[in-house]
Amino acid sequence: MQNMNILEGDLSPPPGRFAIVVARFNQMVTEPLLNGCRDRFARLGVSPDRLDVAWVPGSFEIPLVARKLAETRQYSAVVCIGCVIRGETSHYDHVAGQAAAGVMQASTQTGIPVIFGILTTETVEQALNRAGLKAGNKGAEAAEAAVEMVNLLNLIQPGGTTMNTTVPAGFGVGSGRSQGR
Ligand code: INI
Repeated sequence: MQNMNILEGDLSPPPGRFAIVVARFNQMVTEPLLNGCRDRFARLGVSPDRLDVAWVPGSFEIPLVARKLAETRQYSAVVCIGCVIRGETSHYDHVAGQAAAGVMQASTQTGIPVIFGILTTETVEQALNRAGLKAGNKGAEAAEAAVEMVNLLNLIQPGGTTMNTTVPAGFGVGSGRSQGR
């Protein structure tokens, strides 16, 4: 059985600077998300002096600024933080849908990881729970996703991939065994 290479970004301290774009709309939610994001970056070896934070009016404005930041090539990754709460109107669908599509485009069109840390919830309570109360902090998870993506992309070099983890013979596809992950 031939060995198989697994490419997977880890959470080791990543190189470079990071940008965070954060929406002021629903600030009582986005501020704790931002704090969670900063704290997790610090735990993962990215000190505050390697972070730039850009505030925008609402989640709808996040993609443009995220893209502009990514295009500077000064950042290893850009993290987007916002909170869209469903209201009585269809505004939610427009804001949430365009924010998600715009973040994805900013990432795929620049080749820089642009992380979607924008909550989309039915209620304020759900949003607060995901901003550190009962259901973790999605800002912290976004910082982790950024670090993992930077480390993964650093394994993928032009002209060929670099081996990350070698799966021992017998654990590969078709072996009927898993790594227990
Ligand atoms: N912006 C948000 O970030 N979250 C929301 O829940 C929201 N709602 O519900 O309206 C919201 N609207 C503002 C929008 O993002 C823009 O800032 C605004 O439309 C100006 O372009």
